[in-house]
Amino acid sequence: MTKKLLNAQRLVLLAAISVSLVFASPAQANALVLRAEATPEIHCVVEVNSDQSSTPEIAGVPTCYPTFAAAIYAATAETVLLAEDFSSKELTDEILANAPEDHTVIGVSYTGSGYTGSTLTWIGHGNCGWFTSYSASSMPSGWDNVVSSAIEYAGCATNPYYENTDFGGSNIDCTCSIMGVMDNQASSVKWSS
Ligand SMILES: [Ca+2]
Repeated sequence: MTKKLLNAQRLVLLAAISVSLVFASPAQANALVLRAEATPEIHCVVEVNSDQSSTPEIAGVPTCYPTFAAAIYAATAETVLLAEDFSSKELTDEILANAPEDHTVIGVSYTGSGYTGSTLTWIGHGNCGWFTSYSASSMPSGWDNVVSSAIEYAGCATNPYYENTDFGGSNIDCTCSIMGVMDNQASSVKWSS
């Protein structure tokens, strides 16, 4: 056998190995394609200390998850387990009732109108009331000027989203499925009863 032929056989062998690696797992390949094509929604959770606490405002950076169900599970200290495909707009205070007080969901912000897209779940330490209100004078990392709808929870019936940081500029009081001139403008938020 000539050296040339050996090299050719080696090439064929290498090609066969390469092909087998590329197509080793068609399921994996499909998963990668699906992931690339899917809308890259993320579902984040951030804690807000009450205005009456010694350290009011946002506490820490948001933690994000691939599904709304995973975000709510984390937000509620692993007490509220939703179906993986749970529609976030169906969330109610009743569903959240078993969460501990220091993991109270006070609101959910959405990047899409009509309560769609990526979500940011805000966690407080108890319902809004006479002695409990919340505010975020700026949005957490990645959430400035992207909110297009919002739902309030936990008795936080007054929930204005402001155009500027430190509660400046225009504002819109939500729950709201569209934000009009405030669409993709929110840079600070308040919650009170
Ligand atoms: Ca803004």
